[in-house]
Amino acid sequence: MSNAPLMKSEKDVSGGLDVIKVREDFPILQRSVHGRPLVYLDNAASSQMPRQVIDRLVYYQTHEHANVHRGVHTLSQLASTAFEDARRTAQHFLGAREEREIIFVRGATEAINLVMNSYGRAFIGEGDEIILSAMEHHANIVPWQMLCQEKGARLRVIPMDDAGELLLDEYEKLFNARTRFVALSHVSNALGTINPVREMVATAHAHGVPVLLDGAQAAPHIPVDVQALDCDFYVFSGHKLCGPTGSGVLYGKAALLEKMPPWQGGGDMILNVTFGRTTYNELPYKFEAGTPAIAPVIGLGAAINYLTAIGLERIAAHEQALLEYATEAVRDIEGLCIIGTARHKAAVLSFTLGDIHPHDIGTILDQHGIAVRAGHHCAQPVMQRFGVPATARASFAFYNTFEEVDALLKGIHEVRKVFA
Ligand code: C6P
Repeated sequence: MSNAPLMKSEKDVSGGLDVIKVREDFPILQRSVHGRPLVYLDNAASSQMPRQVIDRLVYYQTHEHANVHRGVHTLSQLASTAFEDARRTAQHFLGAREEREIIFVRGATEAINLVMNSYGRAFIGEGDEIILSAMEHHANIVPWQMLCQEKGARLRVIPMDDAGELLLDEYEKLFNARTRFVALSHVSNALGTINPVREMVATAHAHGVPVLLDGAQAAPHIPVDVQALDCDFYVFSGHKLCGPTGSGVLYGKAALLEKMPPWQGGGDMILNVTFGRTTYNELPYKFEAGTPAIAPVIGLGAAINYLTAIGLERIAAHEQALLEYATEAVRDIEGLCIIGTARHKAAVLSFTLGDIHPHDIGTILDQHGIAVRAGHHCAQPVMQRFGVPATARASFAFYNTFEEVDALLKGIHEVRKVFA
């Protein structure tokens, strides 16, 4: 791709997406930071919320709020209907076969902890093995490590190459008679790698082993179809998908969820309680103890509707165009090293710049109104694999423009000047 400046209209209408119009939906994108227009490139950490989602939350709080599944009164019924509508929305978004396969949780982390505590504690024991990849987020490492400590099981790790691609031959070799579970990120938050998860699920299933896919960085950016992937569990967080914090989804195949014990106990997950014995509710309520995050879930439903109306294919195409443009442009910057150069990548650009600490990069960029994340991105093993303490990470969303990529480049040159 050429670095020659393009006309704004050409640059900002890529993949059939009118980005300038889309941006009007996001009030926060109109603000400035340190007197500069905000350039928000920290979407992998949390994305911004369009007015359609904000309005839905305000409407809910203004007209519909009550507890769900508990009241015969009008407000409780309105809240329950809105909550269950969000479940159907999430079901269609993921291509799940049944509504009851969608469990609402606080986010990807809670979803993985649920599977570990329920499936893991029931079906993984001493001497058993769990396969993870070398590029997992801590949320998909630590719960499994806790389980291993408790049960005397052990983790096996799929290595990756210098581009940040998993070594599939090595993956195959990790399976043996003790393998009980595979937990993998669909897209790496620190590298951007899109893993070949459909094939990897098939490999695990050939060995009779179930697979959890961590879709925190995939669901907001590429179309996901859990039936086509044939994964056993799929998790994502609402706040990375233009929805509220405190919302998230655990998808699980009904047959597996049915045989799993509940995790947390309390309201909604019971059918009948005596001091002698409790019988549990049916799916999905068996896994939704206590008053759920009603407003966040309803907001998540609105966010999914918003993204689906734009179209995940168009979102992916625009973000790919931004990534290619940025990747090509930073190649000329002396001392800049991209961490994560897989052939299939989502729009994450992790980099180091000579010996300038990524926190300094992030702080100086912020002075120019540019928000990136600097640090280990809760993926310390990835940093160890690449021999860096941290990276600076620009992560793009469909509402980002090519002008914003240009601003990032200019900002990086400013960082270099400070340390020249
Ligand atoms: N990654 C990032 O800046 P929660 O915190 O539960 O919403 O999501 C956890 C999580 C799980 N898996 C992956 C692949 C993730 O990227 C994240 C969150 C953020 O990269 C915050 S650390």
